[in-house]
Parts: sequence; C-alpha cells; structure tokens
Amino acid sequence: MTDSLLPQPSPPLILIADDEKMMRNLLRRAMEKEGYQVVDVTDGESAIAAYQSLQPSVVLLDAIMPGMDGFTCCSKMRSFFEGDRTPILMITALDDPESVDRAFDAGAADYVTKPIHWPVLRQRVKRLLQQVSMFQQLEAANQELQRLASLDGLTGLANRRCFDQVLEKEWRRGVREGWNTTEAPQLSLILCDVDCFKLYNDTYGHQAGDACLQAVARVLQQVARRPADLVARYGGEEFIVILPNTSREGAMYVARNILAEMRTCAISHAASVVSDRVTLSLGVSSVVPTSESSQTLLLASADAALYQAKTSGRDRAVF
Ligand code: GH3
Ligand code: MG
Ligand code: MG
Ligand code: MG
Repeated sequence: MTDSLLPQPSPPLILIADDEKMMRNLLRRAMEKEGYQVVDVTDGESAIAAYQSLQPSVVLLDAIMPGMDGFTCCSKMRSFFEGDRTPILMITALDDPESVDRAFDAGAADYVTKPIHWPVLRQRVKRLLQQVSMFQQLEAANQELQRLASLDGLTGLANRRCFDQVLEKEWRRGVREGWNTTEAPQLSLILCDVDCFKLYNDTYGHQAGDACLQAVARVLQQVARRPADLVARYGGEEFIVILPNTSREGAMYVARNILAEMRTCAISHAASVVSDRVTLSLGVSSVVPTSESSQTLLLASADAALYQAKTSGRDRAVF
C-alpha cells in the first residue's frame, strides 16, 4: 500500500474561547492558516462542554469573559479527567503578576498577553502540540513496557509477577463479593508440573524442551479459556492456572480436560517413566476467599496436591 492510500491523521483541533467576536475571528484565522481545525465558543460554560465532547488538542482561553471567567474555566477543565494533559493556553490583556500566577495555578500550560504577538502565539501553540504528541508516544511506550513486563518470554503466558498480582486481585475480589452471599464463590488453582522433564531435555535437547513448554502452554490456554481464567508460567517447567468463581468440581473438570488435551497432543517422550508421551501432574485447590485466610494457604494446598500427584504415579490430577 502506498502512503497516499493510508488514512491520514486528522489535523489537531484547537478550541478557542473568547467573548469578543473580533478576537475569535483573528485567532481562528491564525490557527486555520497553520492547518489546524478550529472550534470557537463565546463563554466558559460552552468551552467546558466543547472540551468534554470534542477533546481538543489545545485550548486557547480568554481570561476575562462574562459569567465564568477563564481561570475558573481552566481549573474546571483540569479537574475532569485524571491524567488529562490537554494544554490550556491563556490569552489575556491581564499581565499583572497575580493574574499570571492565578492562570498557572489553575493549570494553564502557557500564557500569552494581548495585544497578541502572532508569531509568538504560533510558536507557542506548535510547541504545546509537540509536547502533546511526545506525551502520547511516551504513554504508548510505557503501556507496551508494562505489557512486556508481565509476560513470559518463552511461552507468551503471564509470568510469575503477573500471576502474583492477579491472584492478589482475585483474592480481594472474592473476599469483597463473598462476605454476604450464602453460596460464596470459590477461587481455584491448578498447579501443573511437566513429568520427567529433565529426561526430556536430556533426550531431545534443550531447544526441543523449550518447544515442548510452548506446546504445553498452548494446551493450557486452550482448556482454561473463560475470560477471567489466567494461565501463567510459574517457574521452569511449572505452570499455574487461576480459575475465579470456580468450585472444586469445576476445577477438577478443567484439570481432567488438560490431561485429556495432553493425551491428544501426544508429544513423544521416549525416556519418560510414565508414558511414551509428555504428561503433566496437576495439583488442584479451591477455597472461598475470606479475610481470615490467605492466598498463601491456597497455593500451599495446590503444592501439596501436586506432590501427591507426583508420588502416586504422575499423569494425574489430585485435589
Ligand atoms: P518430575 O516428574 O518429578 O517433575 O521430574 P522433572 O524432571 O520434570 O523435574 P526436575 O525438577 O528434576 O527437572 C525440571 C527440569 O526442567 C530441569 C530444568 O533444566 C528444566 N527446565 C526448566 N526450565 C526450562 C526451560 O525454560 N527450558 C527447558 N528446555 N528446560 C527447562
Ligand atoms: Mg474577554
Ligand atoms: Mg518442577
Ligand atoms: Mg517436572
């Protein structure tokens, strides 16, 4: 596709609020000349309404207007959305120090006095727009970093850190939602460990071992696929599944499906002492979260069940 066929970004929108018609027209013309889209309004109330509905890139705000003045209007705009950084540039005939302080204290990003020095205003608006786009890029990069920080590099599953956070969150949600219901929802865990995986690496090599872990990850994701379920890599060849609002029976059903899906997958493992294919041992635990107990007990119980699964022959789920 050539660049001309790609959707072009629309020009930045400048919101102008000024009670004087002539000033509005001058500002509009100056901004349109720069290629910006313009919306103008005559008072503070309309400015706030336009700010909320149109989400402009920059606001040019007059200080003295009948009704709500520019300072009040500015601080109201600032308090709408947390983290909103839309710059507000005050344009005013007031150039006393108190007014300058009031404007910046109200959250204005910049201050230009009338009569307007047009080249200066142009540059100031341009610089504010550059800052907006820099913030947006930083925010996107930050979000991507946060996403990557919660992923396991090999399998693409949630990592241990993410698992800890989600378990904590689900626990608190369970406590909140369960305290006054008769049928309190249970929170379940399935701790999964690949059987004889050291032998797998020894037989097929570490790279094949990595591919095997990726295949196991896919199986787990295929089976635990309710939106609230979370599959995470818990450690080397251990995985863990969080099943919110799931009873012991529900969790055992998921666990049996995991074992069955591993059977269908049939990844060869000639050296395994359990079977001729890769198998898993699963430790399942369920509990109604309460403020008296803790998620550590739920984990310990899954761990104990996994130990039972290992010692009683592997390739099985134990509650
Ligand atoms: P068991 O049936 O009792 O669980 O035996 P096991 O061999 O699976 O358990 P053990 O803990 O002795 O070995 C785990 C192996 O997993 C050893 C380690 O090298 C391997 N492993 C851990 N992480 C990775 C990984 O990211 N890639 C590969 N290829 N191997 C890994
Ligand atoms: Mg005015
Ligand atoms: Mg292990
Ligand atoms: Mg193992």
